[in-house]
Amino acid sequence: MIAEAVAVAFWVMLPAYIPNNAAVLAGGGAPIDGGRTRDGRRLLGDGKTWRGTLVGTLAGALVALALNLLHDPAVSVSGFALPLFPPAAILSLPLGAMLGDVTASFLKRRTGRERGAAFPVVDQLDFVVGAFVLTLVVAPAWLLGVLTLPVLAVVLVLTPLLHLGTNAGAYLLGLKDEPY
Ligand code: CTP
Ligand code: MG
Ligand code: K
Repeated sequence: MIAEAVAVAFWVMLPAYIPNNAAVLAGGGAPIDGGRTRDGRRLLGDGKTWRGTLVGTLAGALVALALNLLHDPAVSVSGFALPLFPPAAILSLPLGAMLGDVTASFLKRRTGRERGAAFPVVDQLDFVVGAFVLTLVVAPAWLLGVLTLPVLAVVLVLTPLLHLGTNAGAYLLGLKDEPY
């Protein structure tokens, strides 16, 4: 039961997990906010770039496409079929993840946090909330069908752990400026 929920959670969320990491690798170039400020603080900051957002979204969509190719309806984890991603979700999971991260940066700047400052809980779940909200808009039946309560519970527990783990790894590899 738990193993199946973990398998489904990881499968469904992978297209939303990849974008942040791809953005770290691809980041740089023009910031989305064009340097604009509000009340003396940047709208988003230099950590949210067009290139990072675009490459992150594309990387997540490619992962969803790859999972669809790997998908085999005959293969299931103890009767738990791993879902196919409909076209709308192929885009909404990674794009929603990136928009969630951008929204969090907006909130960070409004609350006086500089670029790179930690915002516990928000940092670990912004992309999950963004991916869910956008997917609820464009593919509600699909999302509500795959996100059973056990799967949702696993996502909420697993995501912060995975996020902290990959970011600590990226920091140790010198790819990221902060370990969170
Ligand atoms: N990045 C990007 N575009 C995005 C998201 C991330 O270019 N939409 C890149 C940036 O180089 C960024 C790095 O990935 O510095 C790490 O992402 P993140 O931790 O989200 O950004 P921070 O620099 O910590 O900025 P913020 O405080 O606004 O989250
Ligand atoms: Mg950061
Ligand atoms: K972030």
